[in-house]
Amino acid sequence: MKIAIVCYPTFGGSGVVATELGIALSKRGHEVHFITYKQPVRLDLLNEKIFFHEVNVPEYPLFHFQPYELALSSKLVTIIKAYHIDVMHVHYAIPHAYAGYMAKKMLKQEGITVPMVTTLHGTDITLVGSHPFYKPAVTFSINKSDVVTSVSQSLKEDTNRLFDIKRKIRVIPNFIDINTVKDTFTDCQRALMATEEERIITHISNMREVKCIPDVIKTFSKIQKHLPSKLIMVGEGPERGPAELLAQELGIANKVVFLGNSNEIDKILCFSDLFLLPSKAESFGLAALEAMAHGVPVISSNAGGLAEVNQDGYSGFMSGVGDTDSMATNALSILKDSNTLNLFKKQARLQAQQFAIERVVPMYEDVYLKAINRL
Ligand code: GMT
Repeated sequence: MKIAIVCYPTFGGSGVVATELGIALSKRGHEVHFITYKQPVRLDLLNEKIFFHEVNVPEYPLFHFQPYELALSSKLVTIIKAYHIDVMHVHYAIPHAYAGYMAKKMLKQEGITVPMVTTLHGTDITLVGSHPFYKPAVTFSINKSDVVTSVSQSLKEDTNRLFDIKRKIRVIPNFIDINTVKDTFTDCQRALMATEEERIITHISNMREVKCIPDVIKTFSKIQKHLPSKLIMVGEGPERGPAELLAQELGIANKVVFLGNSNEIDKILCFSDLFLLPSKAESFGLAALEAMAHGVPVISSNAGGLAEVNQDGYSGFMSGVGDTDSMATNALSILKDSNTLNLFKKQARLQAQQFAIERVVPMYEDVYLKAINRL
């Protein structure tokens, strides 16, 4: 098939899922065209099966806001016609599903029909999309999609609760390529980060309010009182500065390392002993899955789809949002001795296998075929 993928190219779950999906589809023989405003961060191999088409929005002084969705829908029309695209897959409803629908309508005028698959990722529904400013347009474009998928059952339920959805939503979970994870274990430089007796605890996110960054610092503060340990904070966002201040106030700044954004998540996870994800909302928690695939147990909140990813008492533990006492106690119960830690590491890896790329990508292929045949 020839598939056009529309996504956000930046660090962040939906863009990562879209990019990894496109790469996997190309390896299975499909031709994949990424259409977005910048080359996606994880897309480093353009080849005869993977194309990148940049959406340009020239600055014009009249516009207070540059009309990105207009430029995107025009680009979609051009690329779909030029490359005879079979199916368009838009990740993140805002504004991609809206732009995709406009492209479909324009193409229809020229006698070209192409189905649109929309994948809902989380904040497009729970945080941004349900805001009255966007809700009518988001509802409309979801209902106008030929197929709608969501990355968890929890997100499906949220979508049906928050919007008047006429379409059946199919759950296709996020995935991980376990085979590429294994390869990176040869490049593990633990000694650069901590002494041998210290445990390494990691958090990775875009450090926005929804990630409850203060709870990461508070949980770690409680853990390190009982166990020599270091906290590695990966990512950038508005909550980073306040978190650095909080670490200073709690007297633990020398044990907390802020690394900023990284393209080398594998190298960091391979020496991590525990992953913290205390978010107040999480449609899936891709970062938790990536940690588990590296054999890193997860201490998370029980928000949203996390319960579908992190198996309580097996791949880690879950606590109520904000319950940092419980998170610290659970963390210590895993980290207290090497036998327990190794058992949880093994179980985390096994749990990640439920989301192996080989199991999930065919679900998208099935969806594409059904969408194409239905038109
Ligand atoms: O919150 C993030 O980390 C970024 C956000 C996004 O929109 O890219 O992630 C959402 O999509 C990811 C991929 O499907 C999910 O794993 C995240 O749980 C989800 N974030 C939220 O629901 C807050």
